[in-house]
Amino acid sequence: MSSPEQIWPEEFARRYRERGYWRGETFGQMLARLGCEHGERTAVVDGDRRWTYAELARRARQLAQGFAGLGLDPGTRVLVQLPNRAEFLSTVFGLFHAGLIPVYALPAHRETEVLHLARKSGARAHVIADRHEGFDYRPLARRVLDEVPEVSRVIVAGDVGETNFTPLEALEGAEMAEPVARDPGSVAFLQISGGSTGLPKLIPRTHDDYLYSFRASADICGLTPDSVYLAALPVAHNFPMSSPGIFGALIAGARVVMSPNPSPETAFALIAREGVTITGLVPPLALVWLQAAPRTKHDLSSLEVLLVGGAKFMPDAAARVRPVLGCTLQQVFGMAEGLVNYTRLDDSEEIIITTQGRPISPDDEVLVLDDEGNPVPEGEPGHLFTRGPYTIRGYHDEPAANARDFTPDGFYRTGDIVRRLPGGYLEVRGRATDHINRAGEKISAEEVEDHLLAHPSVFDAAVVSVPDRFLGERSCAFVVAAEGEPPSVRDLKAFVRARGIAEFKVPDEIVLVPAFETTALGKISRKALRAALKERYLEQKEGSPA
Ligand code: OOB
Repeated sequence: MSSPEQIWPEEFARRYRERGYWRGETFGQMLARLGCEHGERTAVVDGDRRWTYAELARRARQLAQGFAGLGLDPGTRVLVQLPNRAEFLSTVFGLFHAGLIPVYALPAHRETEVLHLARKSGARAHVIADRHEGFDYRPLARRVLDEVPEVSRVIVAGDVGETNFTPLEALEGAEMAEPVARDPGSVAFLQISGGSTGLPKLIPRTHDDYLYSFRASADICGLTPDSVYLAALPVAHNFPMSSPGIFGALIAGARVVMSPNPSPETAFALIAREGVTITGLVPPLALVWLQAAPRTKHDLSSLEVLLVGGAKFMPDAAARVRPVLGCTLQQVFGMAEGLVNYTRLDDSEEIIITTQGRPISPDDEVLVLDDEGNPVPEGEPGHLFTRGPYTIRGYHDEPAANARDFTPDGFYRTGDIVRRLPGGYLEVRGRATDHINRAGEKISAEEVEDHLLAHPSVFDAAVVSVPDRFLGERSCAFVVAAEGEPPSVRDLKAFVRARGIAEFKVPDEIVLVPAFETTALGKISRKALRAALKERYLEQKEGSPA
């Protein structure tokens, strides 16, 4: 199993250091420093629990010693599958302190995804919560332990139940005084990509590059030690983790408030209680908040900034943020692979409402190219390519994807279609690749097709995105049945769900069709097939009475 690495050509690395983006600080050193600088300030609030920076740093030192005591040596990967709880922070900083490499799984992930992440990353341990939002993670962890020989430990935040798993609490004993020395250019953690092909790919981010991205984000989002950041979206996602997210809040000395879910009922009470000043949402949730806010009994007046990103926020909805919530909208268009764009807090209302912002860094290189790879004029839509001081040069252990998704000179092919406007602002127009952006969750069409094809009564399947008034996009699977009794839609959904995948990947709609189109020459490409099916679907919807 090769260790993950991320390497920029030396001339780029030198420039990024010279310009002060890469400062040679690791996550372990960062928390130790913050523990000193902000010792008695509150770092994180979770329900009734409040940990100061000094306490978070102490817990990290203890957990680090505990992890080392389990035989997890520096450089070892550890799956972290935790919801928005204070333990997310103590765990990942404990891992960083011990020189270990977290692999972030989403709480929504089920066996299929977690098994894949475990195998692909070479993880040796799995940290879970006992239960969250009605789901028991212990049987899932048992399955991973049984199936992946390298995984030898399950560590549980909460009740271990009838298992020989290790309680996280039990690791909080003696302290490891100093963080294990790591090269700041080495990989700090692995995060999943929302990519368009097959199973999720792993994104290796370094200490140097990631610290830059959230330090600069904290600045762009106006964070100070008096700010209070509400973590409403699941923090394993890049957006609530680093844009500016929980890490941006901490590096600014601000307070992180963990919300167990993003519903207005839960979040509004926390905003009022903690005086939250800033939070981030995907567009469908922003719509829910806009609807709920006028009727709430909670005082939301502390809220200064609402970040919205992960999927396109339509201008008419964007225009309602200030009048309804009384705060500044900050659009954010980012990707776990790197590049993040923000509208600036002092931008005109026009820019804030109609664009998805401009890059963080003066050294973010952005190309907008036509299908032949030639630059398009400003204002014209084209394919977005990017490279820069916090954009990866390749995925972990994916030679084929790397050859496809990165140009020979190191630009990442984002798959997004954008327009570049004066001042370098970007407007996202669409996407060239076949994934579904369902309320900010990215679903690979191919991955879901593969699950459908595993059903004995399915001859062929094609999954496409269709517009959805609430979700932005939803998934629709077209299925050609094999000979014999055709499967029912309900069976197919149950079958896909039973394959152990995140619920958001189960097709929202399934349409049985007699056959797929072929050309005179034989089968058409998957891409063309999906496009044709989607077009036909949309035509039929238009033709049918509302
Ligand atoms: C964020 O990261 P990912 O990795 O889950 O997804 C990246 C993709 C982008 O390539 C784009 O297709 C889409 O999500 N996207 C947007 C968008 N923000 C992301 N599409 C339209 N408008 C936007 N504002 O989603 C992510 C990472 C960091 C910050 C924010 C979002």
